[in-house]
Amino acid sequence: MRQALEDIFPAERVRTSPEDLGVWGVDWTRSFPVAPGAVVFPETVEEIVAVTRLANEAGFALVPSGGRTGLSGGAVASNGEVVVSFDRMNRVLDFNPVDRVVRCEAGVVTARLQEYAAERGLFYPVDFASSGSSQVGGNIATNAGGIKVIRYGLTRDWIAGLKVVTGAGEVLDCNNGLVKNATGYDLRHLFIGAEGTLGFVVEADIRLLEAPPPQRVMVLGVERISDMLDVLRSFQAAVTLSAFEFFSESALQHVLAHRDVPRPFASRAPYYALLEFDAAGEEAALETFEATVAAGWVGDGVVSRSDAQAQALWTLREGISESIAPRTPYKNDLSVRISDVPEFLDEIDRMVGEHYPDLEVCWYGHIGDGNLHLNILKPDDLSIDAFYERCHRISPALFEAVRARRGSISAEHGVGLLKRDFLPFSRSPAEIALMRSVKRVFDPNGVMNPGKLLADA
Ligand code: S2G
Ligand code: ZN
Repeated sequence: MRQALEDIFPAERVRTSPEDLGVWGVDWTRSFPVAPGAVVFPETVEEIVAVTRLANEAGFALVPSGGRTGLSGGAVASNGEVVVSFDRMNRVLDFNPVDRVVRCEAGVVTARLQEYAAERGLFYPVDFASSGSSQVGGNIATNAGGIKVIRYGLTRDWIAGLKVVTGAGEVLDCNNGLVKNATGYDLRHLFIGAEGTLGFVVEADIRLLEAPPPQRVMVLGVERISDMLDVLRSFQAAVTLSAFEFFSESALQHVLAHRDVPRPFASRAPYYALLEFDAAGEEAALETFEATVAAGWVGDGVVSRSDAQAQALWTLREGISESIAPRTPYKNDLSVRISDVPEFLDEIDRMVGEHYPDLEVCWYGHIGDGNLHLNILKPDDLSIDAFYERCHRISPALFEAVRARRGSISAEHGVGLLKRDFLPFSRSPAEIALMRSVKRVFDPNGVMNPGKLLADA
């Protein structure tokens, strides 16, 4: 394999040392073996085509690798695969101020794209805690969501064009950055969210928009989780929300222990809502705050008076993931329709209390999108395997509650390896059969990220 790869790549861009295999063969998940055969660092689309054709001829598998911030094992290589890293394909290729479209290689880091837009008075609105490491190719492969979806939608909504290399080694230019194009199936949308199982995303035409007006951030203490949607509706009616997030007191305590930020206010609450909205609505937001206190939904609250304070309040939410990481959390990333959230939350809270009375549970997420992150933290005296085995036992009951509400067992983190076997809780047998057919169309020899998203495919 190494010799064949060195016929395509210079020797220094083919890595096989244990250190390199250990770094590039895994993402943010820690529950799968890491055993790639090699890591390659292409710099051109032609090299991607060549290594894809080689994989088809020589019969080895390929794992696309971007920022490796995935949480479902989508970028893990456990069976001798060749990891194809986009670290060296990280150029911004073109920008047109009239189209407001920037053409990026897949390896551009998300935060770099955000800066590139800001330098031109524009704004790339998809944002999340890992944007400093994640790459746009991986964001596209998982249709990344994050904290601004309630106002700006998901990655899918900002991709005007996509250059891909299919699992058969064909290059497709999908949609070419056009606003309108009514010429049949929009193949771009098959690759967005496909988790690298149909081919490689190699370049993207990404839409930008005008910079938003000044924002304010508010954090509220909420007594009962089922009141959270009443709070959301009250503010949605009064201001233009850019974000509506929530987190539990236990999540807050981990951030306070891990980061140098103060509590939002002196009193404590079981849950907190974090809202971001256009500053023009500050008066209306304060009136709404009073109304939610009068209704008994909200206890205390704070509104940012400076960018620094707004950033400190956001840290309370964005710092959760890394603050709880040392506790090897068992993650669930669930979504139901927004109208189902209150009942769903109550049911899951009860179920978790029943099954996990002795374990620490951290709730947080994008409740404005119906998306909840339920994290069970591993106790120090339990091994990872024993802990995961215990958590896996409740997953069917948890996913049954999701299925009963026609929700998703993976709202934004993707299926990868972690949720693959639970896919039938959210997708019908007919859909799964059709997804397998689509996989065979684009990746006839099954070289692309085998075992991810679809079992035995
Ligand atoms: C979030 C980030 C990853 C995690 O904070 O919204 O999507 O830890 C998560 O769940
Ligand atoms: Zn999230």
